[in-house]
Amino acid sequence: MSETLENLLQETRQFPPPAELAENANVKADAYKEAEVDRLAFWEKQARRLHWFKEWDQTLDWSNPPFAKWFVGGQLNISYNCLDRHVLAGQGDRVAIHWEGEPGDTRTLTYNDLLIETKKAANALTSLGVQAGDRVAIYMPMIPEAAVAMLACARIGATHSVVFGGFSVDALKGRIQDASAKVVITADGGYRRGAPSALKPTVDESVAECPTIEKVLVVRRTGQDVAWTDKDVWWHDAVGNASEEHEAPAFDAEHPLFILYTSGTTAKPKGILHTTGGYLTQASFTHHAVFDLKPESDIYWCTADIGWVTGHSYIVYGPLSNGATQVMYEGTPDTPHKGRFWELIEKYRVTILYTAPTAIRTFAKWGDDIPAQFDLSSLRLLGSVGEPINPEAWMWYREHIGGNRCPIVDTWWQTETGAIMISPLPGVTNCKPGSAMGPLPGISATIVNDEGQPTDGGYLTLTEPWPSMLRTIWGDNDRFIETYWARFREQGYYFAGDGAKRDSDGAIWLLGRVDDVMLVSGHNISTTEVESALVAHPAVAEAAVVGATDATTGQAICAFVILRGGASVSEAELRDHVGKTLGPICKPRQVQLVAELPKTRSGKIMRRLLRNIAEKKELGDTTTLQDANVMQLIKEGMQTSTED
Ligand code: 6R9
Repeated sequence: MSETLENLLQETRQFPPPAELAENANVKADAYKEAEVDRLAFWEKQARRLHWFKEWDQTLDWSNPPFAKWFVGGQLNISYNCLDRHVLAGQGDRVAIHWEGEPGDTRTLTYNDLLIETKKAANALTSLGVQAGDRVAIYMPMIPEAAVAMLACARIGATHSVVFGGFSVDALKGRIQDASAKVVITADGGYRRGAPSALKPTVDESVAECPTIEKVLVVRRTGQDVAWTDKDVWWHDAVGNASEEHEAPAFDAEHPLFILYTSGTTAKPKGILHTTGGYLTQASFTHHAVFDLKPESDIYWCTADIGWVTGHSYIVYGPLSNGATQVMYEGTPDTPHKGRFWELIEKYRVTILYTAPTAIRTFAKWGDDIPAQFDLSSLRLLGSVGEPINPEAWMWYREHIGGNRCPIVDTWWQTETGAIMISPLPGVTNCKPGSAMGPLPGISATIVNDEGQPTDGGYLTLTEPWPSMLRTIWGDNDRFIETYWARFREQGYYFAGDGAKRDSDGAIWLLGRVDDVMLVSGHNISTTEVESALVAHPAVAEAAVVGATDATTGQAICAFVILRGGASVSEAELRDHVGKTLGPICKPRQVQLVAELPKTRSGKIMRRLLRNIAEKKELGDTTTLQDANVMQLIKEGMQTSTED
């Protein structure tokens, strides 16, 4: 980006918090002031929401940046904080997880149940030879044992590395090898799109080339046939027969908790390392503050997979540390029908829903009539994460899911940040559709230009260390420095890789990855704003925009558009619509109607692939793009070329 990002999209709608929510909010406006006066004292106060076996001597050691130590000298156990603590406080009978399998089978686990299962799993892992500091890979479907496996690792100080259950042999193998994991925890399979989907064969093939693996612990979920080696152990044998007694040992605040791999687009995956005390402090506080969770009455549901950081922080560690009752769902949103999510919300009387823009846009595409068939009146708060949420998708979410009464928290954060960084507080903030609004109390973010100077449109940076920050890239301190801290070395800022703008009220708007920013006739134009303009057209459900090399303008805007069910519109009309909304410079050179967009496994649009397509086709035949088979090929190519 040579200059700053253009400030294009004007959004004037605003939604204040519902009065009752504001009055009873867990965190109110004074928190901002409090954190501003003394940031470290603010985080100490949040750390005290947890149970420490030994209090820290120093809140933050930042003497060797960018290597932070938080709550130095403090000792705690994460599993104790998520489980024992609630049971000891008399909440053992509270439901922790309402689990729903894709075929419709269900399980209910109280905090007592979850604690017992975790203690048994901790004992089983110990007898399999796992010790504090060892790495354990977890490759599982969305079943309660996945959470138990994570909590059991945390309980004995083993560092878990969860690998998304949809990943291939190469991805799993690479991650096991990079972390030198000793044990893999997996299942025979899980249910996806109405059928059992095997996991064990992928593990077998991977483990054959991973000499560090000593044991493979296998949950029986689907009952499908599995090959068996002498490393394999059934969960129901090892955990089933283990003792229910297990005392949680104290670990140092900086003890490694987990590694989670994130690959960006092309490069070798980075093993993002998170540690114990600071991570749990911020995951727990942000869950309490941003979702306003009332553990006695709320039913919380985060639809992420535990293979992503959202599942780590907002299914396992945040909610459980706060004693939440939550829904956990194994399958896909359209199995056996497209109203499955809404059916579950009605069934469990879900009050807080946390999902992704890609899902919201898909629901909008499927049609308003589907959620309208269900009783969603239990909902009181909605959240969004993973991508910029276009204002129209935000409005659709508000109206069709939230019944125009629920605040929406658009939460910006990353695997690297560990927990939410920029988000409204639902009882305080006047939300604008499409804006993550501002940094949470205790968080410092600034938008800067190439020189690292504050600006209204440019790079998003984090200017002060935060408790749940990544500590390094596993085994590669140099890459950690290079990737996140070299760009604004002089200022000492963390560079997030995202573009953002600040509006005249100071609200922050995320504009996508800076690698995706388009340079058109000397103007820096964000993909997000053009996509949002397209999605604002009534016929459009989803849009992805890329800049393709162009002889006259440097780059030209190419748009790939999915229409809403039953809608039809001409390419010219969409081009004009963007031109009218954002100005003629933003008028796409071409608009292609497509059936699907290439996305990562976590649902983020992969613009890089579309850019390749747009560039190759720019001089010739563009009709092939309308061919669904081409998109199918893109999708297949995507699955072999990238795993994230
Ligand atoms: C939590 C998660 C991180 C990247 C991040 C940004 C994008 C996430 C967003 C958002 C705009 C939001 N992102 N939340 N962009 N608004 N509310 O998604 O982590 O998978 O590591 O991705 O996702 O580009 O840099 P991760």
